[in-house]
Amino acid sequence: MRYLSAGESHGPGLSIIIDGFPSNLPVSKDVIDDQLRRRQMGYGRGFRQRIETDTVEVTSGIRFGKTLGTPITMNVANRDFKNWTERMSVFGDKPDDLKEIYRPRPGHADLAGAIKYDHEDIRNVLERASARNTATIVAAGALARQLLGQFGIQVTAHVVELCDVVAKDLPDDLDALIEAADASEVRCADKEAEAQMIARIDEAKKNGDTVGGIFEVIVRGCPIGLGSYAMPDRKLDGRLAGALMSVQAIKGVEIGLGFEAARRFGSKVHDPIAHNGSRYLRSSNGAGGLEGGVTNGEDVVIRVAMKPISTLYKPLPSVNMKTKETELAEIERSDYCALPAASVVGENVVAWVIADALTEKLGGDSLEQMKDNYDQYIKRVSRR
Ligand code: EPS
Repeated sequence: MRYLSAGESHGPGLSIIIDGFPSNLPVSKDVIDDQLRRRQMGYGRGFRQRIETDTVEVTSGIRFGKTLGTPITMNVANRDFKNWTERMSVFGDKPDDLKEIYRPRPGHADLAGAIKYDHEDIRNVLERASARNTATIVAAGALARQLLGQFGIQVTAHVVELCDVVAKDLPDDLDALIEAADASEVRCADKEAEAQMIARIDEAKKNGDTVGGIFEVIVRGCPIGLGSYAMPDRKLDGRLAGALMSVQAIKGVEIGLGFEAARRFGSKVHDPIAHNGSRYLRSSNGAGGLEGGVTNGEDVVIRVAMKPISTLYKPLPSVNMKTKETELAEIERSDYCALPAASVVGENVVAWVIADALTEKLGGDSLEQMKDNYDQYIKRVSRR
């Protein structure tokens, strides 16, 4: 499966074209819109989210609520475009009084993008570099999770750290954990930590600052054998890390114990193998469900680090690219913290990568063929 996405943050809208999705999968627009709604939520978002109510318009690849096996096109309109029609006009002349941006924000794509693409007005960079594009990625993930649902695979995420606040008191049961995270404005299942996290966001807002953090994505129900050790680019851990690192503001990805594994002896890292008469199982999951780039039947567990958003209302020093004078960086309207939203993006990105690996494993022409192949494969697995 693959996709191409397009769209500027304040342009007319965003689009994504998906290729390689199987036919005959029942899909619901409500499920996609619900994921888009979840992505817009979270404590610390800025004014823009009050303007937008994202919903998807599908213009190809689905008929009578089922996929056709042909490219699926999804569009998400930018409601804010009505306030930007002149400044973001597709054709026509630049308005004489257009306010251009020359002072790149440290941490943003502004400086490198302006130099790479020979833009004077940094808006030409930031419009596409914007995390607004994650709306289309979430729409793709929302389709993917409907495919995964057919095979009993569930993808969830929750916030585990925000700035220096660490969630400690988390329910052991995954359903309880997710229910608590879903009920939290910062998507954190630890009530005490949640309150401190909200206080950190308020502190950032008061100081013209921003905060990031870490979220954890958990995939439940993955069969053993997705991905492959045979070629570097087929390793599922690398594909997951690459997809997650491609999300705006993501700076780190750990699978299972991640960096902690490097600090321990092997005997305290690897997960002993047992068999309960019907399946192989592990007494621990330090590997995070992936060994050799292949799923091992345990939950896939990924932790993802997001840096604080780079637009600061109290800006850092920068350089005016026109005059080369030292000036403060540009202030663009932005969020103070988008970590809860990023965790929803992460969920959907992971759903996409797992669905891609599943279609590879089972053959992705139609849902019926995938199901037959799945049943046969699971039978084979149970005989091993
Ligand atoms: C973003 C800046 C803000 C965010 C935006 C990402 O937008 P604006 O400048 O219009 O206020 O709200 O995220 C979204 C619009 C979104 O839907 O996630 C940025 O500069 O990356």
